[in-house]
Amino acid sequence: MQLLDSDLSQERAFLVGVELKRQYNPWRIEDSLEELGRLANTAGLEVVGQEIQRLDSPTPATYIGSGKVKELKLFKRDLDFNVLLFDDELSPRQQRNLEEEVDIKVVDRTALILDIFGQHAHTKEGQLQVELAQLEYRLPRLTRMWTHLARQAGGRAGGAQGGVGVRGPGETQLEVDRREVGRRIARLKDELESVRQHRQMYRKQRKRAGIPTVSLVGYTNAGKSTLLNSLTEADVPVADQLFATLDPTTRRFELPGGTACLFTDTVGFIHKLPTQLVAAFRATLEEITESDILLHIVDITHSNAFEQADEVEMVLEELGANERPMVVALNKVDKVLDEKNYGLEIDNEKIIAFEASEPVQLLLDRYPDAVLISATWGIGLKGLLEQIEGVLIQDMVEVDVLIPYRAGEMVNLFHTRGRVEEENYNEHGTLIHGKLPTRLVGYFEPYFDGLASE
Ligand SMILES: Nc1nc2c(ncn2[C@@H]2O[C@H](COP(=O)(O)OP(=O)(O)OP(=O)(O)O)[C@@H](O)[C@H]2O)c(=O)[nH]1
Ligand SMILES: [Mg+2]
Repeated sequence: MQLLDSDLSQERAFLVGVELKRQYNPWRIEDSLEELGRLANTAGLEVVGQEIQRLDSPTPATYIGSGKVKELKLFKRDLDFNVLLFDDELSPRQQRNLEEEVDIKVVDRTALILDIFGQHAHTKEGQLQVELAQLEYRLPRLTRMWTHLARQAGGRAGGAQGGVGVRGPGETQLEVDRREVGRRIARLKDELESVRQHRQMYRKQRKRAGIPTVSLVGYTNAGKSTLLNSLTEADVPVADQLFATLDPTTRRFELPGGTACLFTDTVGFIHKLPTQLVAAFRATLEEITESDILLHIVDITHSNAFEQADEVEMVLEELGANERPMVVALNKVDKVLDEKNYGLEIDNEKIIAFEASEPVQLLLDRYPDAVLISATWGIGLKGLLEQIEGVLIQDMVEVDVLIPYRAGEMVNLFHTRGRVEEENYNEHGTLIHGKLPTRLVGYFEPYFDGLASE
C-alpha cells in the first residue's frame, strides 16, 4: 500500500470525473472538473492530469468502469501522482476498492472540501463545525486503512500534516473504534447546540434593537468579502481561492438615506456542497435564514456564472431562505468593462449595460433589477445601497407619534432606526411624522398620536 506523503507540496493529484449519460446536469463535466482543480490547488495540491468517463450509471464496486481503473494504473506509472481525486462523493466501498486496485490514496470532492474547510476555519465555532462534518463523513469509512492513514496524518482539525483528505481529527479520534467517534460526534453536536442558542439569543437582541440585517450570500470567490471590505473597511481576508471565508463577520453600516443596518459576510456556496457541511454549519447558516435581506453577489466574469447563481438559489431553498427579499449584485464588471462585447460602461458612477454580451444578458434577464458593480473599484455601490434601502423602506410603516420629553431615548430610537420626515415640539413632547420598521412599531404604540396613517 502506498504510504502517505506528509509533505503537502509533494502531493500530486489526478482528477477523475464521471458524466452520467441519462441524468440531466446543468454543469458540463469539464467545468465541474476545472472547479475541482481549483479546489485541489486551494488545498495545496498540484494537478497533473485528468480523465473523464461517460457512463450510463456508476459501477457499484469502483464507481468508474473496470477498463478505466486499469487505465488509471497506467497513468499513475507515467505521471507519478499520489492522489486520485474524484469529482463525486464515493461510497466507502468504492473508495476502498479503488485504493486497493490502483494502490493509491483516493479522495473525493466531499473530503477535499472538508479538508479546505479544516484549513480555513479559524474560530472555535468554525473548527467545531468542521470537525463534526469531517467525523460524520469518516464514520462509515473508518476501516483499518483509514485508521492507518490517519495515524500517519496525526493531525488535529486544520493541521498541516498528513496531506489532503486525511487532515483533520487526528489519531486520537481515528484510531479508536466507531463507538468512540460516535460519542465525540454527540459531544460536538451538544457544544454546537449551545453555540447555536447563544447566537439565537444574540439575534433576538439585535431584532429588539430593530437594526435590519443584510446577509451577503453567493458562490465561493464571487467577491462577498471584497464588497464588505470596501463598504465598511471590515478587513476580512480576501483571496483568489475557494472558501477563503468560513467564519461570519458582521459590520454596522449606514445606508445613504441614514438607515443603519448590519452586513454579514459568511461562507460561500459551491455545487455539490457536502450535506454534512450544511448540517454542521447550521448555526452559521441560520444568520442567513433570519436576515432581512439577502444580498446575492454573482461573479459575472465566471463562465459558469448562471449555473453558480442556480446553485446559490438551490442552497438557499434548502436552508428555507428563498422567500427572503433578495437584492442581486453582478460583480467584477471592471474585468470586462474594456471588452466591448460585454457592452457595459460607466455613466456617472453607475454601470449600465447596453447590448450586453450573452452571459451578462442572461443574468440581467433573470434578475432584471440586478445592479452591476465592481467591489474592488467601488463602482456601482451607491445604486446597490439605494436598492437595499428601498427594500428596507418597503418594510416600514408610516406613523405619527407624540413622545413625552421624559422618553427622549425613544426620539433617538426613531432617528436611528426609522426615517423622520417631520419633527415638531409642543408642551407635551416631540411630535414626529415618519416611518418605522414594522417590527419596531409596537414599541412606539404608547405614543401614537391618533393621527397615524398607514
Ligand atoms: N477584478 C475584480 N476582482 C474582484 C472583485 N471582487 C472580488 N474580486 C476578487 O475575487 C477574488 C475573491 O474575492 P473574495 O472577496 O475573497 O470572494 P468571496 O465571495 O468572499 O469568496 P469566499 O470567501 O471564498 O466565499 C479575490 O481575488 C478578489 O480580489 C471585483 O469587483 N473586481
Ligand atoms: Mg470571503
